[in-house]
Amino acid sequence: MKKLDILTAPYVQEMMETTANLYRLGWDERNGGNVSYLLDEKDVTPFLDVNKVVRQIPMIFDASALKGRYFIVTGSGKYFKNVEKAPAENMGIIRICEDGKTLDLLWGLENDAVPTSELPSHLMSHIARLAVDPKHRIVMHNHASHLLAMTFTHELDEKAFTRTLWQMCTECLVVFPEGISIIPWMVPGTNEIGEATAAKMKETRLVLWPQHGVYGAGETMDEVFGLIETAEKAAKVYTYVQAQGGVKQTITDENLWALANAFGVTPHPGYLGK
Ligand code: 2HA
Ligand code: ZN
Repeated sequence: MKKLDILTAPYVQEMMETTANLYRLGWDERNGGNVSYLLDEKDVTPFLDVNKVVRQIPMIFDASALKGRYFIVTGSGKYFKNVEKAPAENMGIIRICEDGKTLDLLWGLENDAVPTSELPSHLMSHIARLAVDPKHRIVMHNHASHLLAMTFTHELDEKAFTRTLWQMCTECLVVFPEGISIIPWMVPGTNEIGEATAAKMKETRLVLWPQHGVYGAGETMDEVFGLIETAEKAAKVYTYVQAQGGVKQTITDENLWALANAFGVTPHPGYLGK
């Protein structure tokens, strides 16, 4: 059967739109940021012959837990600014091989490009999220400006940081009731930072990388984008509040409990007072 044009695939379109939006928001300067999106084989077969491997790419960690799974991923060193105009050069569709340490490239990453340098963090996070949410699909990393700035000025305690974000916009508690996790500063692209991020991903869909950026995970592109956008908005409000001379009144814990009850969400245990 004749294959459909891969550029018309909904997930390819979503990746193009999302990377363009992230660039325009100023969160992905130069080659900053990366996105990976778990696909079902049935999402891929209308567009690609999955037996036709363009090339094989080695990987620095063992992702056998994901063997046979398909992902669309942004490329290493690629600029989000350019994805929309040259999708096949800036992202690709890969499948994890049986050995867990090799990737089959099925489309894209033209001119010998390779997947994002953060692939270990992404794949380990996918494994962690799938264990707690079978509908999980997407991992997104970017350099959201105000969240990044806050990692210089706010104490890096998960409870304190989460509470500050919850207090900055009424929506925050509803959007991320489990809070935001924080890892220590670490060298990006390593298995170690991947392991630290994935360990946090078991509990929260948002993980902050101090002096670097943020990771988000979720079931759809809109959900993950919206999740990071909401936390980033809270960080922006925090920045304005500090610039305006600091907090005079805030959303109280009593208010936050009322919100949690009204929207049927469970705040991270121990983060709110009585
Ligand atoms: O891919 O953002 O963390 C560029 C980065 C690395
Ligand atoms: Zn980064």
